[in-house]
Amino acid sequence: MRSSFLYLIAFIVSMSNTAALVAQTTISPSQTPESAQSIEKLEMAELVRAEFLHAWNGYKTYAWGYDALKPLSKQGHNWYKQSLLMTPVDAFDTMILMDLTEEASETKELIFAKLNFDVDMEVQNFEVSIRIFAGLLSAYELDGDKRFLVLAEDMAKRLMKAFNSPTGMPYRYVNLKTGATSGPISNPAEIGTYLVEYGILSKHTGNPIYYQTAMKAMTALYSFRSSLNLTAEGINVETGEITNPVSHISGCIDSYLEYMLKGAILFNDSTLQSMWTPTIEAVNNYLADQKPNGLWYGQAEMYTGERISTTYGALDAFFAGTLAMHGDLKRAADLQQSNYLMWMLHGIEPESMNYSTMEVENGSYILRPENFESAYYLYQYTHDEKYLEMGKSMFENLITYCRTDLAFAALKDVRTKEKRDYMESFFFAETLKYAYLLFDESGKLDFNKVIFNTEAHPYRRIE
Ligand code: DMJ
Repeated sequence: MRSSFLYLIAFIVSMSNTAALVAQTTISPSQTPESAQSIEKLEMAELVRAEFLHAWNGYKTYAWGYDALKPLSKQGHNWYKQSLLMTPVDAFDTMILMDLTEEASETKELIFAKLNFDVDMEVQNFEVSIRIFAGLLSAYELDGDKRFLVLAEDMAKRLMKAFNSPTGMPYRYVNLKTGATSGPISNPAEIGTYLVEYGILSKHTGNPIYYQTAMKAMTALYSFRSSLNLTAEGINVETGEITNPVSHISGCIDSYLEYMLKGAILFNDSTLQSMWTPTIEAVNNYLADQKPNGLWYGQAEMYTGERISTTYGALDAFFAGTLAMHGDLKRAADLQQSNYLMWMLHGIEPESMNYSTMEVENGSYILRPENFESAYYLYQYTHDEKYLEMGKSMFENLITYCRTDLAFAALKDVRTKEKRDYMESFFFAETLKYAYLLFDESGKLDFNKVIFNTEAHPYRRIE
């Protein structure tokens, strides 16, 4: 933590410039030569942008001001008693990157007119943090308007109350007005997915308390790993008691692993690096599973390393990108091949399946981004055109099976393709952003100069 604190001070000084990220980051033309492929990339980027507009216009027409659009019943929907503008805040930076100037300016107006956190309601710390708090922070970096930072810090101060547990690990729920907390039985993702955002807030405000709070939670959680360096799926934040000893890379653990690596890189933090090295080793030793049909990551008991099940799904697909970022391009490429196999099994990936039998376990698809995310990472690291082809096929499938007359809809089951009245804000924040960036050649965002939060909100790396 001490090395990170010194680093923070250095970057607080160096990063006082809030000029737009777009102005600072460029890709030199020599890296992206004009070719037949480039022309197709341009067409694909245009297509993704057009589909973003299609879905956004649906939200605008039927759900303006609500958290989300219900695309089949054509009405707005709020998560809690008052809207937190989930979709507009989550979508804003994608509009900036897509050069949707008018849409971005209307959205900005809505945010400053309506967003208010002084409401007596309990929210889920993790979800609100990665979407709202994180979205406001990237909006600040991209747009430069200080009011975004003011809102982000207001939200962070309220969410920080969740970390008032005996261990420093956050409760799952917190009341935005009273600071009352609930939900001591939590999981690594909901405990350890704060460092990137809290560190960025410390950088912009000059106040190290945010980074320190998230770091305390992360190190406390790490201390409750098994002797094999595996992480439990369930843990009590008041006592550290393990409530579910299954370990995996999937939902409930995924973004904790992601933030350990991203935090180490973004803040040049040696403590995080010393946590990441044994963690990734254990993940590859006990969770990776090489099968005749490819590389997968399954479930193991955290104390013995014994294989418990061979389930893999849409959420797990993020890990190919993480492996690439870690520098393990071999495993990353193998895993992305499996991700694509999973997608193509029924033309859209299922929430989960058994990779030993290739039987679907949970057939739903809620417009998740991870497969696009990893294709984008792999393409950035390798420039191998097969990732463009993967992205193109997946995006075309998305249009075929999930598009509606006014937006996009989740699927109840990828085997029947029956639609569900649901469109998550991360469809705008992540799925469409990663699909767009995979093909984008405008140079607006330089992959090497940013780190994305787990909801695809980009932050400038510290130079
Ligand atoms: C997003 O909210 C984030 O990517 C989170 O880390 C995992 N799940 C969804 C997208 O699938």
